[in-house]
Amino acid sequence: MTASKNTKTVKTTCPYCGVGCGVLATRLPDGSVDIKGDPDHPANFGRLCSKGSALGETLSLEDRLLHPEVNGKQTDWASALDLVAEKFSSAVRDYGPDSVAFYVSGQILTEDYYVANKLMKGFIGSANIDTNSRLCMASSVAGHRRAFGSDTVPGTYEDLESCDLLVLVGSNLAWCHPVLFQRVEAAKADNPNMRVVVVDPRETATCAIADLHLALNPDTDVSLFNGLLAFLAESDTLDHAYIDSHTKGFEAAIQSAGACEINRISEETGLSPRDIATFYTMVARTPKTVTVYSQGVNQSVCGTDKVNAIINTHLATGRIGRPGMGPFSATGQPNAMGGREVGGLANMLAAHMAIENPDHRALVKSFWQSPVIAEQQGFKAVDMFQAARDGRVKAIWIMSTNPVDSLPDADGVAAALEACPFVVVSDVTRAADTVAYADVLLPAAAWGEKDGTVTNSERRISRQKRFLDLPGNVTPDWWQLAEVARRMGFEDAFGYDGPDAIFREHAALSGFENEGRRDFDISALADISSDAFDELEPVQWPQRKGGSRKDTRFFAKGGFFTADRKASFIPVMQKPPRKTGRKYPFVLNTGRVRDQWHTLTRTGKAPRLSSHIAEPFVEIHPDDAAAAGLGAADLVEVKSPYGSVVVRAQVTERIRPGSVFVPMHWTNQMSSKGRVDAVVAPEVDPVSGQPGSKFTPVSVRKLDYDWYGFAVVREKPVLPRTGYWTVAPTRGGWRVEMAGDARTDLVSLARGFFGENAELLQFEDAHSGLRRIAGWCGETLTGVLFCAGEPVSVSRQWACELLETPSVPPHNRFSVLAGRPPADMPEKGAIVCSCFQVGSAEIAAAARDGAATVKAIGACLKAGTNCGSCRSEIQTLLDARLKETCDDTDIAQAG
Ligand SMILES: Nc1nc2c(c(=O)[nH]1)N[C@H]1C(S)=C(S)[C@@H](COP(=O)(O)OP(=O)(O)OC[C@H]3O[C@@H](n4cnc5c(=O)[nH]c(N)nc54)[C@H](O)[C@@H]3O)O[C@H]1N2
Ligand SMILES: Nc1nc2c(c(=O)[nH]1)N[C@H]1C(S)=C(S)[C@@H](COP(=O)(O)OP(=O)(O)OC[C@H]3O[C@@H](n4cnc5c(=O)[nH]c(N)nc54)[C@H](O)[C@@H]3O)O[C@H]1N2
Ligand code: SF4
Ligand SMILES: [Mo]
Repeated sequence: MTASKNTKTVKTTCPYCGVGCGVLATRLPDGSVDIKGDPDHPANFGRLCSKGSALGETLSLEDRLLHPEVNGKQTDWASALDLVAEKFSSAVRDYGPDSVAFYVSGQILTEDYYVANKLMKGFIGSANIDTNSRLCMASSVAGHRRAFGSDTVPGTYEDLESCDLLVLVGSNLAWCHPVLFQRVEAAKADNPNMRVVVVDPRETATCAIADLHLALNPDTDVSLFNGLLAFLAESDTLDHAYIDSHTKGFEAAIQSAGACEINRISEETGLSPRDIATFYTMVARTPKTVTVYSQGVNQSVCGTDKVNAIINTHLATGRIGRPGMGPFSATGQPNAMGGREVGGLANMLAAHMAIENPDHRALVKSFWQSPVIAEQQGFKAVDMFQAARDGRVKAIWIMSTNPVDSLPDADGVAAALEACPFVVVSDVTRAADTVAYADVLLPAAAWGEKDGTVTNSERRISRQKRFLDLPGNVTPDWWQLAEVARRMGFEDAFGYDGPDAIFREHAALSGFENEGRRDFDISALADISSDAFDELEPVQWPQRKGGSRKDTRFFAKGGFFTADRKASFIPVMQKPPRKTGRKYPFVLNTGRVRDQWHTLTRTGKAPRLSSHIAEPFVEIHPDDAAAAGLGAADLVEVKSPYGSVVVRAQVTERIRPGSVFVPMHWTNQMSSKGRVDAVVAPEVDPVSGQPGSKFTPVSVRKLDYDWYGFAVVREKPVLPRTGYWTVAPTRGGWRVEMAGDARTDLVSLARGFFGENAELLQFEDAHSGLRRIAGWCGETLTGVLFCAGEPVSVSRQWACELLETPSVPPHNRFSVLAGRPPADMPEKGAIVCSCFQVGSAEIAAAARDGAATVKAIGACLKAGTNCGSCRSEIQTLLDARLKETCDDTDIAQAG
């Protein structure tokens, strides 16, 4: 592989969420990379959210894995690959094909994924390849296949803009699909008739544009949508012609839904009868309805039923596949869809074919000319790690995912990797908790270094392109897989010379003996030349050879991918209310925050992204907090039978009583005990095998420490082994939250942070009990530590900015110990706009001075005028009139 010397602007795709925004990346002469939204990309038309616009800050080589390692020792590629091939081959020989497994990711490219799936299912002969999409999209896949006979997303992003009613179920679109959210926001501003309903037990940033928020009891969506189906039938809003010509099973579904008894539904869902009736009437009256669903639906032990309850309502009204109508599953990862296309799940084959279908198996086997083909489903993610734990899996290869942090019962996953005789991890960083368990570490090319394609939520295939040289010895994931395949004796089938060759094969397979029988068909691209592949513009499938390319929607006129081409209504029933017991009385809900991506290995490098929320937290209702004796910013243990976390209390009415919410992002790299998946129960949906990551019974308990601290430090600090800590990057250094017991010697702690030779200055405020220690090397401030007997109240933002001050003359040193900005410098509060570093207190002050709209705030503070990701929060601040109540210091960064 030759290194790219390309310094011109390259059109590529954002590596984060499933919106799939086009990015223009330009390498600047100083080595930095300028990132802009691609105005021509049909997903974003030039927009980027906070994470996308900060991509340039995540490209440093700090913590990067640059060379292969075996048992912790650097080695060359040939030795590492020989060993992997030898161990996988010998396990297959001695224990059979099902003794090995791949666990891959919706963040590898389609070409990587295709090779992994081909090797496991067609050459090793097992279906033991699963992916983190099991934790993400499996219920949507299962629901689509039950209803449509194929895993098809019928609609497009334009439908979300052109509908009159958008129902968002278990989706925090404002934070998780921000650019799509912005498109919806703009459409709503243009169409005064458009209504938005949010169905989510929590009040999220997405609620800023909601006309109705249905804060239902957790896992009662089936009741709500079954009630809706019954209402549609009773109010005669059905499309009888569509039902008769294109569907089957309507009667059974209606029967299973029962009558539309608003009071019963109200009891089950906890929603007021009035809100339920309003919602049902809105849907009945609005033909152009789109229902978007995401993890509040999928990540549930009844996730597949939730998906079908939603789809049933669209089939019954014929509102599917027509402009502005349809069910729409928003995908999480950049290539969740590509992974489904290649069949990367343990219960799929390739090109949307079914492993249980003998014709499909024969077809794929003959296309691959493979010696074998997997005959039955392999291990789904949770079972795969269980099998590794109990010795059935002897060798596992983990690629581009961090299961020790992201799978439920995460400590059990760590134990499984301890127990498994041979663990290979391909990653881009060594700062990932899973890396510690690898026997062989393979350094992978990261975003900007690799080439291939991804498919976004609306079935649009876009190019990810290389614009950086490959550092050290890194190689792309497809190459690692193909090299191992060749060493396992499958030379002929894996002799690819680049991702374009793999893409051509993938495209050809999609059209092979297809003739309209399968939804996924991109055979029009099967002969694409290398140059054309390089220049490939974003393209939505289907792209059948010789077929029409205009309307890419599915199912307006039926044509489902079942044997009789009819869709199936699936009768579903609300399960009895899920109980929490006396020992674990709260429901733990988990999910995402605006500016972080999963386990922080990439967004965790960008100071501006950590300025929004720098610490793991638990949202808890004020009544529950009071009952537990918890105050704002206290440290809290959240515990289940599986494990516990220690996080900061965020007391808020945005969460329902009885529920708590903890973000999924924090790991052992960035916190002492923030890995929430250690707490999450490994219970799965019986149909899809997807874990119910949004519902685990837990207890909540205040933890008392002798001292609490906050520090800003220039050099990356080595954290104490005991007590509580969280660390995050900030411009010019690091910020640390801490708490510990009386035995801690704070001066030595400070010395450790600020450098052995630092000159220390101390001050203790007898009145507040706040102790401050600052360190200098010459005129350079190397850090400040603030400590108190209770959670420390200092202005975090001001303290972080101290590190950006070039030098502090000796006579000014005491100002550093003040804990808050001088009187002539306004307090910022917690950062809301990460692009321009505008804080909540500044927004509150501007609101007090008369800026009453998001636009007015933008005009005076610039907040919200770059990526726009914070506009919903600004709206929320304005709505809540936080100007009266806003604290002048941001005690807990969770705020
Ligand atoms: N900032 C950011 N964006 C991301 C990601 C990220 O890590 N960070 N990850 C990407 C990925 S992979 C994914 S999968 C998507 C996820 O995108 P989303 O699904 O929108 O995000 P989550 O926060 O996981 O969960 C959504 C909501 O489900 C709600 N919920 C919980 N229980 C229930 C319930 O019983 N019923 C209903 N109706 N709702 C419920 C939660 O309160 C939460 O607000 O985000 C993608 N985008
Ligand atoms: N409690 C709870 N748990 C959850 C969820 C939740 O809502 N709640 N959500 C679930 C969902 S939807 C998802 S998608 C998962 C995500 O969970 P993970 O996939 O485990 O999270 P990431 O941090 O994205 O892990 C990606 C890893 O791949 C590495 N990497 C990045 N690029 C490349 C590359 O090109 N090649 C290789 N080989 N490695 C690369 C990164 O450094 C990182 O270590 O988490 C799931 N877990
Ligand atoms: S919305 Fe943000 S994270 Fe998602 S693809 Fe676009 S820029 Fe990337
Ligand atoms: Mo996801």
